[in-house]
Amino acid sequence: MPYTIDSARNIFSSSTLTADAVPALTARFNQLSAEDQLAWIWFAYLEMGKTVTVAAPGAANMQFAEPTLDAIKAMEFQEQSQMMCDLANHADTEICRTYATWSPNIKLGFWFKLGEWMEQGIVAPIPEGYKLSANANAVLSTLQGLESGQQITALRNTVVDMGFDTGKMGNFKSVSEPVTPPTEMSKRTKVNIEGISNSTILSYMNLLNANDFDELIKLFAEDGALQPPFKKPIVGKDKVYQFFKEECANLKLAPERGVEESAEDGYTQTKVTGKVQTPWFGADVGMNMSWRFLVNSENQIFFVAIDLLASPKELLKLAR
Ligand code: 45D
Repeated sequence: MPYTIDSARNIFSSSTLTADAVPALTARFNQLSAEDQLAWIWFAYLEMGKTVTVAAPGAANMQFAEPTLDAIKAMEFQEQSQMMCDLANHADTEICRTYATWSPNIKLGFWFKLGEWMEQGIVAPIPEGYKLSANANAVLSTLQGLESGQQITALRNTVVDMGFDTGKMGNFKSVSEPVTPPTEMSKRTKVNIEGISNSTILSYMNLLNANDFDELIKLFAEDGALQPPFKKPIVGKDKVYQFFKEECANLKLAPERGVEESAEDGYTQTKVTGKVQTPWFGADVGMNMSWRFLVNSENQIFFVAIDLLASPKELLKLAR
């Protein structure tokens, strides 16, 4: 039987233990009140700041959030606090609608700025002596027990999920930073993956590392799909290409090892494990990841799932 996206999702699934602690934590976080959520993120962010440093977003990242940030700066503390609660509550307000149209990086840049302003007293801070509810405290100590790659993923989720529900917005135009240009040829790096010789897999890593999305997308089959961590697959070359351009700039993929096996209908299934860095935290945070590829008989990517692994131990699990 030929592969479908659904059947492809199962390759190597029984030997790949993903960091399910992250969605479990997000579900508990979502049960908290808006006030508790904001204070929780504040405490989580301060706590993490002791061990890792978040990089300031570039100007290109900030330009789209600027008008909203200016409007917020001009508000009274009371209004600012309300606006932040609205975001957490997914309320139907002008700012919540604008926020919903932004790419994850713009959302993160927006909060980065608000966090700075909260520290400087320009934006309403979390009230001094704010006591988290018992539930919120329990969720916070769960977060503290996770490895840093899982912590930043959880934090990113809270930010990305805020704002009005785009599903209720009808027609809207999504907003993302300008596409990052590809790295100059002479400055590109090449990965070396123990156990992997397939040119498509190696090119995938090298082209993504070089932000060369135009060449990268050529590796995919027309009906190919990519499944980001904890997400449903993004299906079709056009959609995957858009995702690369909007959300995948300046990642650093450091795959370490892998296995290749032939599968049905001339397909090849490959699992690779290694580390990934996000530009937000650079070398401070190395996420333990796996890539599960299904490549068709023409050596095109039919499916790739990217997973955040439960622990570093998982990096060595390459059997089926
Ligand atoms: O509410 O092969 C305050 C793909 C308090 C592509 C705050 C990939 C109030 C294909 C502190 C102000 C992309 C899938 C908030 C590979 C408040 C592929 C602020 C994987 C919100 C490998 C909080 C890529 C702030 C991966 C400022 C796995 C929080 C990328 C900031 C992972 C949090 C990237 C930040 C991750 C989190 C980035 C900056 C997990 C960034 C996380």
